[in-house]
Amino acid sequence: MAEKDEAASEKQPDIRTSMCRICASNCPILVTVEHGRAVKVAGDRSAPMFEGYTCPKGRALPEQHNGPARLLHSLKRHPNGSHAPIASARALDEIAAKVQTILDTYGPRSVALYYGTGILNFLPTLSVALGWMKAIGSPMAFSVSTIDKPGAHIAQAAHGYWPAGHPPFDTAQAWMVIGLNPLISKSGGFPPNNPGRRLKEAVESGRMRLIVIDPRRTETAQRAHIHLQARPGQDPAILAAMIHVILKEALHDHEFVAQEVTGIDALRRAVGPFTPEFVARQADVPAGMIIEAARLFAASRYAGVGCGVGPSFALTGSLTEYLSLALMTICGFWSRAGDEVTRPNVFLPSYEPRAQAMPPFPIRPDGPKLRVRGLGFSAAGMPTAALADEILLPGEGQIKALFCLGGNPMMAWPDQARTARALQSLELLVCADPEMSATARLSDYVIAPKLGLEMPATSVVAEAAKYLGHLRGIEGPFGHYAPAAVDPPEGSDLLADWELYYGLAQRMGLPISMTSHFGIGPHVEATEQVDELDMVNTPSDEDLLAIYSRRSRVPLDMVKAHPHGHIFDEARCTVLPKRPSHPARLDVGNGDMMAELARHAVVSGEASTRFPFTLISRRSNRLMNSAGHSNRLLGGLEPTNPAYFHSSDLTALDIQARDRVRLSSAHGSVVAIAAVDDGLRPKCVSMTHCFGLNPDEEENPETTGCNIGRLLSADAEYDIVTGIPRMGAVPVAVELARRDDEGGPRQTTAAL
Ligand SMILES: Nc1nc2c(c(=O)[nH]1)N[C@H]1C(S)=C(S)[C@@H](COP(=O)(O)OP(=O)(O)OC[C@H]3O[C@@H](n4cnc5c(=O)[nH]c(N)nc54)[C@H](O)[C@@H]3O)O[C@H]1N2
Ligand SMILES: Nc1nc2c(c(=O)[nH]1)N[C@H]1C(S)=C(S)[C@@H](COP(=O)(O)OP(=O)(O)OC[C@H]3O[C@@H](n4cnc5c(=O)[nH]c(N)nc54)[C@H](O)[C@@H]3O)O[C@H]1N2
Ligand code: SF4
Ligand SMILES: [Mo]
Repeated sequence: MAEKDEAASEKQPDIRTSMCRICASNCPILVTVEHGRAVKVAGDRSAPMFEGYTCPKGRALPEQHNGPARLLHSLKRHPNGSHAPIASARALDEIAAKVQTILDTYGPRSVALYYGTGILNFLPTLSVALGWMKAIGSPMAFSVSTIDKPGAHIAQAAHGYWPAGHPPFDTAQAWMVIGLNPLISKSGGFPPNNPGRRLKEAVESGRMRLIVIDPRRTETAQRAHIHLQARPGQDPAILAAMIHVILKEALHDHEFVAQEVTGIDALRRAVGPFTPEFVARQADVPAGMIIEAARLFAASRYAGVGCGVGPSFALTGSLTEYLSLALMTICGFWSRAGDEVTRPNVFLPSYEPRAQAMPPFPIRPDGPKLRVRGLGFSAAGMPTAALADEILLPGEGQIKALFCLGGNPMMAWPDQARTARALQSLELLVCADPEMSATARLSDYVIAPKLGLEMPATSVVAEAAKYLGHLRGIEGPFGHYAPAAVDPPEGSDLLADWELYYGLAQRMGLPISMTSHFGIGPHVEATEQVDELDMVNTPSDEDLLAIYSRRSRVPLDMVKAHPHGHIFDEARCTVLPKRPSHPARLDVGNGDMMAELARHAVVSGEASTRFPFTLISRRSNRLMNSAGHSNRLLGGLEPTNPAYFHSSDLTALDIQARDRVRLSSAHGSVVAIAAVDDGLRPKCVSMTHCFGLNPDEEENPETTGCNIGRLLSADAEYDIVTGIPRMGAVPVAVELARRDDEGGPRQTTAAL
């Protein structure tokens, strides 16, 4: 045995090219394989654009694939609540029969699909799952994006779209990020490829100035020239004040506005009350800094602005995203005829990038309606935050079966107790997850899927991110294909996620037509490609990828010739001129948005005496929402989600770091561990979501953390179009909690 190992170690290591799919960055990686298993992941330095960048999550992929927490067999729940292994084919037989009975009894609307961030692993899965939903006739497909930044889609619809896109990041003289921390999240309106390096280059060379609006001095804010450490929830007011200054000082792009824009007078009127002095009081930031930010932004030859979940969770997502688009538009920061297109398509179909507006489109297009809260399909999709109530409300159209694909409602949805009641009331809950997630633990069937390194992939996710909001997605004609790097573990019985839906369709005698699903809305190019899958000869993962890439701008085979990824110069293209007498314009004065802004002028920035603190979100570099907690190299090093406070607040409360604190909102309460972050605005509490356990399990603040979804109500305050409830800027009271928590917590003055 020892001899064998020695011989093996003398051999050249077996290193394979691949890509990480945990987040939408799609970093190219090198996987070292020993005895058929991934043992090491490192960034691929031969890949263009990324310089070998990876984050801890990518480097921990071997542990995700081989660690003890991974499910290697599907499971079925027994009446006593315990789960036991079941052969995947048998599980599919049973699920197909059960779904058929539910459909026959209650009709197609009774079966719903929820998909979360886990679909990033293999995008064709979503097309197959949606194809199955279409085949059974159910419109009840819900995406996690409506509890993320649904306002980005609403804003895009209200404003219209500029198909030519933006100039590149590396020509910007100013950049603004609002409630967004891209150095950790690699998200939202910032280059996703090695964001730290991109920012360092831009700032240290003196080319670019960074403006950050965030109540916390985040990793990103630490590099800012102007950090507006405003009260949470005040972003629309700050943007309105910046626009106020720009219009008053006539710093906008007069020619672009005259030719391409409508609504400027309505915008001018709406921002009238938002003087820097007024907003300075409301948001508690110096008026001079708002004026400086406005001038810096508008005086740039080009500047960009990206929004994160901060404003979205504060219920100002649509308006903040809309005003950020309006700001870009009045400054004319869009590509013009003759410019090179910054985000040309490689895997997406080719399109005509013209320097002309696509007009606004309906915020509430025709589509399915829910029975609760007057909500329904919007430009952002179906309102996930109302799904629990839709399951709980009896009567015609009630949901009886839920398929959960790459998501974890029990950790991620607002109002955990209600989510638990809803999921437990279902006749059938099926969850595909590589581990025994909080949702899997309540499921009738848990389908164990193949993981990323066991499947092929393309960088289409990083490309299609441009449809999630303006400025998103990778810049440049970069394309990357990776074959499966390893086989599934020996002795396992795993399905590719899409095989669940394909297998159900086969058993139910249904066809699957696969629509390449890159995003929703009329601005998304060529979603109309439909392919009928062969329902007799089961396709392979590679077959599906080939079908999915059938209309790609650069043929998949050409991309395959470059194992490290490649910049495809042949995909470069130039913005075409506007067609003569093209009538459409971008709208910066949408009536609904202006009315919402008017309401914002009277929103008080002051906290209440009952709930003197404001809870805001933060993300961990080691975790992707609820994923990674059972990974010894990730969650193993970060078992809990402390409640971060400014030290002056802890002193005033007579609370020490590491004490247990109880946070209470109008809706619920949790116990967390106190910690200090002096980069935080006083009276804010900053916590990471997706920690803790299910309501009937024993949470421990030190070892499991707590689920802050319990502090949120799904229906007390919500956006009437997208249904997203208040998930951030949550008013809370804070008190010391006794370690044994006996007889209730000791009250401190802050809670009185
Ligand atoms: N309080 C609070 N709530 C929040 C947020 C917040 O900041 N604060 N953030 C919100 C946001 S922005 C989001 S996006 C949501 C996240 O909501 P979800 O998407 O529902 O939650 P995730 O934890 O991202 O779920 C990913 C799940 O997919 C599994 N998974 C990983 N890879 C695969 C795979 O290849 N196949 C399958 N089948 N499963 C896989 C993981 O193990 C995990 O269980 O949470 C939202 N909720
Ligand atoms: N490492 C890692 N990366 C991730 C994820 C992860 O869990 N871990 N999750 C992924 C997902 S699903 C998403 S949606 C993205 C999210 O990516 P981001 O949008 O960058 O999310 P956060 O890091 O939570 O940053 C939100 C910021 O908003 C600030 N904030 C809170 N309230 C307000 C407010 O009212 N106004 C303003 N201006 N700021 C406010 C917070 O202090 C925080 O710094 O990240 C993705 N990438
Ligand atoms: S940034 Fe995203 S894609 Fe890159 S290694 Fe980390 S998790 Fe993977
Ligand atoms: Mo998200």
